[in-house]
Amino acid sequence: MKGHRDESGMVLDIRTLSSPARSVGLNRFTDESVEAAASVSGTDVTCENQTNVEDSLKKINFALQDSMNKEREEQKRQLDYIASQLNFLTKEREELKRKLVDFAHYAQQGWLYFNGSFYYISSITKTWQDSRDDCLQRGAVLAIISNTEEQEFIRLQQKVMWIGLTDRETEGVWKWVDETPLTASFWYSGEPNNFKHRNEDCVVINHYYDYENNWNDAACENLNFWLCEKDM
Ligand code: 2F8
Ligand code: CA
Repeated sequence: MKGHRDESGMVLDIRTLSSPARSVGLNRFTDESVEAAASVSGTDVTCENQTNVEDSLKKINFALQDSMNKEREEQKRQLDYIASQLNFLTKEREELKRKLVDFAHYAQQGWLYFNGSFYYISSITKTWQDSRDDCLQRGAVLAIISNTEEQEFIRLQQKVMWIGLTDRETEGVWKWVDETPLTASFWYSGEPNNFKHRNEDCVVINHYYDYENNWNDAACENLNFWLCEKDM
């Protein structure tokens, strides 16, 4: 058997090293270590050979340590990545659960869902300000119409309703209740008109349901149904 007799007198056979040792250490040091180890046998161990074998084993040991450290670092990196993924997914699950609860709540109360928002149509009439306050109490706002699709959805409800648009602050400057200025507008032909020089500062969805453009400015003190909107 080719091997190295150490201080205790035991024979170390380099071929019996574990597979990581062989794959990592010996792959890198094959020439030196195996030759050195192979050149010594049983009792004819010279000092020089012994030193060679010890050097080679030290190198193998160093290479093994180095490889294990790298492997440990890689495992830690993967573990950190999995932990961050887990954290992200846990938060996402919580968010989805919360949304589901909200959905169930609003749907049960008769709110309509469209494109990321819930809508509440009142069954009684109020002034524009009282309607606005009612929406706030419901955790919502008087509806803010942002695009043609939303206008279409609201028009299809076929009800004259207050929406969250007014020029109460400055005549002719239309603003949504969230302070955003009016960009896409859907005035019925001839509106807004302060009809007969009346102060018409608040906006209703008019009864011209067949027309895509059916907004009308009306006196804020009029009583109308109203439409609340809650962004989800
Ligand atoms: O003809 C348009 C005109 O129609 C009504 O007045 C007769 C509206 N009034 C109310 O909705 C209270 C006006 O705002 C509208 O311009
Ligand atoms: Ca009008």
